[in-house]
This record gives sequence, C-alpha cells and structure tokens, in this order.
Amino acid sequence: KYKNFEEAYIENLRETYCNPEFENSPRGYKSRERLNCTIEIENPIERVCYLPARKENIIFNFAEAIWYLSGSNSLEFIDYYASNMKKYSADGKTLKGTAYGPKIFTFGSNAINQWNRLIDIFKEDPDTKRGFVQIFDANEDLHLTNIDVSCTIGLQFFQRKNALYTCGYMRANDAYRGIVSDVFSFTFIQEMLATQMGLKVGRYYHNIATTHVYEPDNQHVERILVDSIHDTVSKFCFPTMPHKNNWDDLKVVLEYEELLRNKKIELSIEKLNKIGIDNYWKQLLLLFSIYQGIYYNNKIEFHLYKYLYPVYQHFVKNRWSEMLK
Ligand code: 5HM
Repeated sequence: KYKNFEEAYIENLRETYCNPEFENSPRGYKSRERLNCTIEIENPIERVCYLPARKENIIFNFAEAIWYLSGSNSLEFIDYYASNMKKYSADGKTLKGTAYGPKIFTFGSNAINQWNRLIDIFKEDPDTKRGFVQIFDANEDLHLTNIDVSCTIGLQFFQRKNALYTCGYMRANDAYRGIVSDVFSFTFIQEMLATQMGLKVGRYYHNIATTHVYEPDNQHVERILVDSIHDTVSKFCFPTMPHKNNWDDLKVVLEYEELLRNKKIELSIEKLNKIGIDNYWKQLLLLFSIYQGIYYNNKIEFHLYKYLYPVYQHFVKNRWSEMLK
C-alpha cells in the first residue's frame, strides 16, 4: 500500500532490481524479473515521480494520456513527443498494440465504444462488477516478428462509496520506464471518468503479471535508487482536474495540440488566456506550447515557462535545463 505513485515506483523498482525472482532474456533482452505484483495507490492524482534522477517527461505523459482519450492510433501524434515510438510501428503510420485509444473507443471488428458502454452499465447497476475495458485482444499477433503487442490486458472500474476505484491489469510492465507512463495515463483516465460521472477519485490498483528491469537500464536504476535515499519528501502537489465533465475542454485541448504540433499556430499568454477552457487545461496547452519551442528551436521560451504551475516548472527544468538559458 502506498500513498502515491512515487513511493510505489521506488519500492517496485528496488524489489525488482535488488531481489529479482528470475534473470532471463525474453526476446533476447537480458532482464531481472518478478512475477505477479500488486501495487495499491491511495491517491492516484499523485501519479508522478518527482525524483530528479528519474527525469520524468511530464509533457509526453500528458500527450500520451490525451492521445489515448482521443481514440487515435496515429504514430505522428505520439512520435512527436517521443521519437522512439517509431520502432513499434510496422507501417510507419499507425500503432496497433500500443495505441490504447482505439481499443477503448472502437474495440475490434464491431468497433465497440467501451467508454460509453461503461457509463451505461454504471447507470443500470452502480454496484456492478462488469465495468471492464478490454485492451489486449486475442487477435493480436504474438509472434516474435511483431514488437507491438498490448502490454495492458484491461482496466476495471468500480463505483464504491461515491468514488471511482480502478484496477489496471498488465501482462508485462517495465519497472523503470513503462510503469511511469502507464500509471500516469491510467490514473488520468480514471480521473477523467470520475469527473464525468460526478464521483471522487478512489484508489488505483496496478496488477502486473511480470515486472522487470532491462540490463542496459541498470545504471539509471541505481542512480534513482541512490537519489531516493536522499530525496524522499516531495514539496509538490499534483494538480486536480476540475470537478465537472471535462470532455468539452479536452476536445479544445486536442484541437490546439494538433495545431501546435504542426506549427500552424504559436500561443502567447494573451492568446492562451482567451481560450474558453479551465486553467487546468490551459496549463496543458502551455506545456505543449513550451514543447513546440523545445522541438522546433531547442529552446524554452521563458515568457511561457514563467506562467507554468511550479510543479510543472519542476519537471520542465529538471528534464530540459540546458534549454532554459
Ligand atoms: O516482449 P513484450 O511484448 O512483453 O515486450 C514489451 C515490453 O514493453 C515489455 O518490457 C513491457 O513491459 C514494456 N511495455 C510497458 O511497460 C510496453 C507497453 C506497450 O503496450 C506498455 N508498458 N504500455
């Protein structure tokens, strides 16, 4: 049981690295592994690792979460934020296993909208145990030639005591890399659904069948584990989504995200303030505007940076300090 993601992350990483159950080489990659772990997070809104050594890419995290919620399988969208996504794409245009958006909103040959179905099922029976969103699909190609197989089996939601509890089920999760973005996105989805349903955010449970650390990451992992001894208490609070149905705001964010990514617009603070969305969502657009400068000019525009919430400044400064001069 952990209060927040950071505590869970460090402990899971430490256990996997220092006390592995197995050392093996799935698909030829040497790794240390533990089987069947469950992580319980009391406050899923605290979905990040603040440790400087981890250098979490908060802009990618938000981009991936809204990419899932957009229902898109476009490589272009997500590759802009993390160029290594290309290697998972067979056709250079789309992602299959890794793109959870189409799984959630247009699953399989019947294009099932699992999100809307979930809302209907909760209306019918608030206590339901059937609030399951399937992600891994038995139709996926499991042979070695396919490197893009869904690592997430599904997400299950429970309405209990006026709060939305969530269980994530993963067949495989990288304890150093993947878990950071996966828990971020799944708890973001949890918060999006909770606010849509007018519920509080309940606990998040992350169930992983195999968690592992790949050998080339060993040095990074050791640095994080050392860093975690010195720097334990975070001085930040992660921002909370407005208590309302946030879909209209998210749609506006998605429209501007695309324009920023394709350099069709630049946003000044004055222009940003005129957009009719909540401050929570304006901060996401501010992060994407800052990323536009990072991507196209290798530079962080200070006149934008200074308007970021301090918690986001921490992540941007920690990751791209050399571009802040
Ligand atoms: O051989 P396999 O398909 O399991 O390799 C995929 C690797 O990516 C695993 O190490 C898995 O833990 C990691 N991964 C992750 O941690 C992949 C995805 C993509 O679905 C993910 N989290 N979301």
